Amino acid sequence: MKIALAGNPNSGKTTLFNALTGSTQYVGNWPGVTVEKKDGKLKGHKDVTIQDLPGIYSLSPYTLEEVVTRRYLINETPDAIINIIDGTNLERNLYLTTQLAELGIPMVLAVNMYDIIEKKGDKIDLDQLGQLFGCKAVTLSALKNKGTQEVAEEAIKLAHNHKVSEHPHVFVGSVEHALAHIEESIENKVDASKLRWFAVKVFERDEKVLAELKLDQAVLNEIEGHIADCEKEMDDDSESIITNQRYTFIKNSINKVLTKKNPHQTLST
Ligand code: BGO
Repeated sequence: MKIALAGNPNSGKTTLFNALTGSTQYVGNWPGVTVEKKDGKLKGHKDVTIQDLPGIYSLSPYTLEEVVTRRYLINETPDAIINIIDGTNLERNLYLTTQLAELGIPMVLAVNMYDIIEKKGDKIDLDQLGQLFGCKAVTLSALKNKGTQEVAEEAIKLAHNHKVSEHPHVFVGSVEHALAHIEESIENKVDASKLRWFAVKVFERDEKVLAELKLDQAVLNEIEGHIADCEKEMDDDSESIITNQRYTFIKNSINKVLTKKNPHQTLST
């Protein structure tokens, strides 16, 4: 079984990876690029490999790290993803989460730095967070090695059950309308579970994905018509529409799940 570990830089990914794999790590490079590739066996589970992925903020095609990560998630499809996030920086970290949740892979949302959150007296409604993002949410402190094993156990459980939840409801009606048309046009080209991820990327006119899908010109023209209609209606370009709606969804979600003991406190420590 293969479990991928994904998250932003500084989310505590290395700390968690070390806690989970101990001294069994194998370090190399991703094929063709000088981006470090690390994997290791989960302690106490010889049959479970933890695949560390480069620290990234997004699954867009703009950095080597992003390209490596999405190529792995799409082509090698791990049995589950552990998405580690810095719980003291929810807004920034959940941006990647909205994208990972579209991949149709069972996922655990691992809210790290819980020691800091507790110290501040803040509370996160994990059930609601999980429901909103369509995954299982748990807390941990990788630094204090608290909850780390439980995160891995949750991932194993989801992988065994092939449990993928519903996609988060991120986009407004006119975007959903265009996405539905795109999904219909590409459904014979991609794995059903990954349809949503591919449709959003096509909507964003992601060149790498478009090159990979090799769609007929007539289909491309039709899709372009739907994207252009949506852009006109929303007076913005398609990539910005998607980004803005992800952030709106995240802000609304944080308002629902985070209770701050001191609402006026702005520093993260
Ligand atoms: C330094 N709680 C707390 N409080 N800190 C944590 C936790 C946690 O649960 N998990 C990780 N950290 P990485 P990426 C540091 O290195 O694993 C800390 O990039 C410092 N270093 O200890 O490296 C962790 O792999 C000097 O902090 O993240 C590390 O994702 C002063 O978060 C940082 C303060 O963890 C990033 C912190 C010389």
